[in-house]
Amino acid sequence: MADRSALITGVTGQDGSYLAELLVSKGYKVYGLVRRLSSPNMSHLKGIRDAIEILDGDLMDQTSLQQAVKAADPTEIYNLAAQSFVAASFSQPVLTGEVTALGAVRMLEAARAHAPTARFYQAASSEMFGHVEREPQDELTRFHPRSPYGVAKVYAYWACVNYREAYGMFVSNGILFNHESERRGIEFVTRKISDGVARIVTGHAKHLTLGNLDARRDWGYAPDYVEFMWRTLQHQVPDDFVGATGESHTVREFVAAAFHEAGIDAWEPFVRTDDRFKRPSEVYNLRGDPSKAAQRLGWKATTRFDELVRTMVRADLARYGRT
Ligand code: NAP
Ligand code: G4F
Repeated sequence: MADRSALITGVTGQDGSYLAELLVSKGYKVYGLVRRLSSPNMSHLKGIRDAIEILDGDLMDQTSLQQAVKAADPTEIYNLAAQSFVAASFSQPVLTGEVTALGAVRMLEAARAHAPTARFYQAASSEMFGHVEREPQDELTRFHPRSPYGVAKVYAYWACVNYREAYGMFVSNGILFNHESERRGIEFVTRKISDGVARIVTGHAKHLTLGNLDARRDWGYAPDYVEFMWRTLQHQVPDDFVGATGESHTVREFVAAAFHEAGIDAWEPFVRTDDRFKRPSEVYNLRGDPSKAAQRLGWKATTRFDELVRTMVRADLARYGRT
């Protein structure tokens, strides 16, 4: 029987699946909360499906969360589940608030009732900084969210701080900047680009249509960031930490690097823009300062921009049969 156990919400997603792999490799008993879908989507878990235990539950449903926490009786809880796509939060603001904001409170309540000594990690986001007041952003930068998603994450962030202060629970926020991988959902811009480039060079598409090419993001590699999550909960005291590379690039730079990786330098004829992919209020510029995490957690992002782009483009090229 493992003496360390973890319950991960959002285990089927990009981060949840990498985190589950990390924790299994560290000898944890891992429980993953999965909501019922008409077609189960466990594809990211295929390497560890037999090594983890799946529990039914939905962040919209308090009873299922209570039962899951009770059944797992975990020493650590990672709340990664969310409606995580910023663009969708403009068309589904109420659902985003229910899942991404109130869902975190439902998990905190389930933990308070059934695992009050478990350490609790909340997947907070650099989207909370939104209309940034300064660069780079750190743990003391003011929040000014620019989307229903960002607003929901700010609510969840403060709920976590409140449970720490009100009930003395070990609750920590990881304020993570964008992190990507070959498991990134296809609608997020990096994966849309790597997939689009692969489709174009293999003859499956003629163009890639994007929104704002001038937006800047601090893009890292997801496996680095699940190590950050784990380290956050191993810290002596609960606290809030920024996770970032400290470097930012525009969407345009990502596009250029991705086409270059596929052997195309004159990429402009292949890329179109359409206002459909622009947001009612945009976050123009995000770049994090990960100094606190470096000093206190000994954490550093190891994968740089060019390597990230290469990894993603190669994976998508391979999916389309080009090696
Ligand atoms: P993701 O790939 O979109 O995964 C989201 C997960 O949440 C999926 O497993 C999804 O399950 C689950 N989920 C959605 N609604 C649910 C509900 N009602 N009940 C239970 N589970 C539900 O997201 P990610 O990129 O791994 O991100 C993980 C977390 O970090 C999210 O909270 C995200 O907002 C936050 N975050 C991400 C980044 C980033 O750059 N990736 C940066 C900062 C913060 P299904 O598979 O059933 O849809
Ligand atoms: O890839 P994105 O959709 O990610 P965004 O909005 O930065 O959110 C991601 O990172 C957050 C951390 O800061 C997470 F909390 C959140 O869950 C999610 O993982 O868009 C990145 C940028 C935006 O400025 C967007 O306007 O790319 C711009 N963009 C330009 N064309 C596009 C497109 N984004 C998408 N999704 N699709 C486009 O065609």
